[in-house]
This record gives sequence, structure tokens and C-alpha cells, in this order.
Amino acid sequence: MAENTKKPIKITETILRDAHQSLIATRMPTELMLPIVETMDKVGYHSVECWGGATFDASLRFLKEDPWDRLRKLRDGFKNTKLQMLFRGQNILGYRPYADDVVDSFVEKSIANGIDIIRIFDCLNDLRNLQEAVNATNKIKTREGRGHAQIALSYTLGDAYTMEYWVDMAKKIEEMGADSICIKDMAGLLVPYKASEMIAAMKSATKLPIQLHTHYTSGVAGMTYLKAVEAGVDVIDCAISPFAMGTSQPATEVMVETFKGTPYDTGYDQNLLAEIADYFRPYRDECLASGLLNPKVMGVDIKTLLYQVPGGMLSNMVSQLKEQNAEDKYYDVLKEIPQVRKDLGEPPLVTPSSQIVGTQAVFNVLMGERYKMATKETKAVLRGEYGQTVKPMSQEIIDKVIPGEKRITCRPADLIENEMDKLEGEMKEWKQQDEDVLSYALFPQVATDFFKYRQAQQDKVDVTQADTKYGAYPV
Ligand SMILES: [Mn+2]
Repeated sequence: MAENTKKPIKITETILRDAHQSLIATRMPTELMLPIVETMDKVGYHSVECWGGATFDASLRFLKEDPWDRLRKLRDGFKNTKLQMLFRGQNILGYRPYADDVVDSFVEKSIANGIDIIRIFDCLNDLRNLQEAVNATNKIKTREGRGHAQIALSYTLGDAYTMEYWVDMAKKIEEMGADSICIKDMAGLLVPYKASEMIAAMKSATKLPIQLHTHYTSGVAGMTYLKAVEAGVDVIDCAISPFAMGTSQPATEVMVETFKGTPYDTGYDQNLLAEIADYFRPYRDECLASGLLNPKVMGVDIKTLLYQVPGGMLSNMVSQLKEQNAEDKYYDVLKEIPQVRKDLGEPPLVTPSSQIVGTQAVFNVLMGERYKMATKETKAVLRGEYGQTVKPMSQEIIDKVIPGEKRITCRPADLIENEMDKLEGEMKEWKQQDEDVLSYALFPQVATDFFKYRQAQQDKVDVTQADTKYGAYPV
């Protein structure tokens, strides 16, 4: 590459979201983040990913923190760096499809509280489930000049997922009015030469910037980034070294060093990155000592490539089998997963489709007869309530599980009435800010428990009072 074709690669730092979600169950508290923000802000990252479904849920549920407050504090600290979040399309940060007015409101409040880039994905790659969030973001961008809608394609393998499929999706995303595309490889299935081919093909089909997100789980991620960068990818997702590799992302410092002195040189200062790594290293040690960070997730798990099942899904499955005293059925369930996936139209395996397919596979094996019992969610998928799958679902299974029932083919949210007023009505006694209604919408029980805790803190009630009135929330 000649001097005039320099193309510095950009990096999204994931330490404040996916890195700790993937390694320590999303337990990093805001207090631990804030002291290093000023240093991180000097690096020149493309963005810092800091918010998403699991960070939101874990903040309320385990850390007893207001996720909106975390976002505002990070926004205050990051004066120059864009903040990025992950958004589950019409499911927002939750597990069910919401009405459009909730999606609109959530997008608006996310940007108002500090988010710049919204990465929006759907577990079936049904683009209709992404349109409302994209429109809402674009509306704010037009009005306020802030907000970037990125559509993420959930990367997966299967007959339907040909190069033509990905290229066609890239074109459609551009037509939808998104600002950029992300290839979201949640299980680390994208191998290096495939990445070359895919990025080159997508780049020739769209002008939109392309970002690549993968996990180190299967051990190929660093090489995949190298080939993707050579093929023209614009941004890669990395994690600062103490919370990199394993089920997390490739290490930021390693990728920066890899491209140093090449046309892709990031220009980032390794001394600053070392300072950030030094800051997080004692916390890593603490997490190892407490068992929050399990050394098991730090190695290469080649099973991921063999079974094409994301790591989180495997551990879920193991615990479901354990509960039933059926750990000996592990390999039977592993074999059943691709079959269930086919029956359900071969969706990607990402939240919530991963849980739906995994749980049904466990049922099919344990009951000794396939679909003798179908979960509520399996039925909903078969009815079309999560959207359209890339391949048709099995007619035989539809007839067996939901005989004679009506299936929908429209965008699922078209059938959901606006629900903000109703939600606000249900929780108004706890409302202290508009954002509280949205927390409640996503996690009704967990948010209500948090509101009670917050109230107890504010009232400075003593332990006995808290016990009788609210549950157990000593100040
Ligand atoms: Mn991820």
C-alpha cells in the first residue's frame, strides 16, 4: 500500500461491556470504571462499548445500581470518546418483542443520557425487527446531530448463510438508512480466510463502514482480525489485555502492535494502553481469587467450532442437564441442537434464539420423543412471533406442536399495541425519572426490587424496617 492509501484501523474498546460480560458475568461496578475513564478518553478509540442488555440487567439485579446513572457518569467522564451500546432490536434490552413506542422512547433516552452509537441486532436477522430502532435513531440524528444506528448481523453457519446472503443483507441494511454494519460473531465461528472473503464481498456491495465483532473462544480471533483488516474492514472490537482472550475479545494492545508501522497503524499510544491495563490487572487478580473469573474460560474451546454453539449456551445446557441428573445425555443434546435449529428455520444462535433452541433440544432428548413437549418460546417461534427465519420452518413440526393455530407473517410488532402508558401506570409509585419506566418495561420484577431498595436507601430506613416493609435492604 502506498503512503496515500493509508487506512488507520479503528478500535472499539469493550472492557466496559462485552469483556466483563464474557469473563465475569457482567459484574464490574461503576465505581471501578470511573477512575480510569480520563485515561481511556485520551487513547482515541473509535468508541467505548459500555452498555447493553446484560450490563443493564446485572446493574439492577446484582449491583443495585441504576444503569442510567452509570451511563450519565460515563458520559461526564468521556469528553472526547463516543459511547456505544448493544440493542436487541424490537426486544430492546429484554427478552420479548416490545411495542414501537417503547423502542422509540428507549432510543431517545439512551441518546439523551449519553449514547452515541447504537448497535442493533435481531436473533433471527429479520431486518423488519430492526427498522423501528433505526428510524428512531435517525429521527434524533436529524434533530440533534447526535446518534448513529449500526445494524449488526448475527454471524452463523448453515446452508442458508451463503456469501450471497451476507452481501444481500449488507445492501438491504444500507437501504434501511443505517450508518454502519457490524458482523457480530458471538461464538467465534468466523475463521480468518472466510473473514477475508466476506469483508471483501460486503465492501464491494456497500459504502457503509463495516465493523467486526468476534470472541477469542475458538482461538482464531486475532488471525481473523488480521485478515479482515487486510480485506478492508474499518473497525474491530478489542478488549484491554487483562480482560481479553478466552471468551472475550482479542487484546487491544496486541492488535495495536500488530498494525504498527503499516498502512493500518492505529496511532494509539502503547504507554496509555499499558496504564489502562495496569489499572485493570489487580481487579483481574481479585476476580480470579474470588472465583468470579474462572480460568476455564481463558483457554481455547475448540468444541465451539465443532458444534457451532456459543460458549454461554453450552454452559446453560450443562446446568439444565445437571438439574435433571442427566449429564450423560450431553452428547445427545449436542447432536439434537442442529436438528432443532433446522426445524425452526435455521436461525443464528444468539439471545434469545440460543436459549430457545438449547432448551428445546434438552427437552427433546430427556422426553425420549422429539417435541413431545414444546416450550412456550418454541411455540412462539413456530407461530412467527419472533419474526421470519431465513429458511422455512419444518411443516411436520408445526403440525405437531401448534396444530391448526394461526401463524403470522407480518412484522411481529405490528400486532403489539403501544404500551408506554400502561407500563407507567403499573409502576408510577416508584417513578423518580422518566427512565425508570423503561427500566421497569424491560425487567419488571428486577426493576421493582431495585426501586424498593433505592427508596429504602433514600429513606435511610433501618434494617428491621427494611425487612418488614420491603424485603431485605439494609442501608
Ligand atoms: Mn459479543
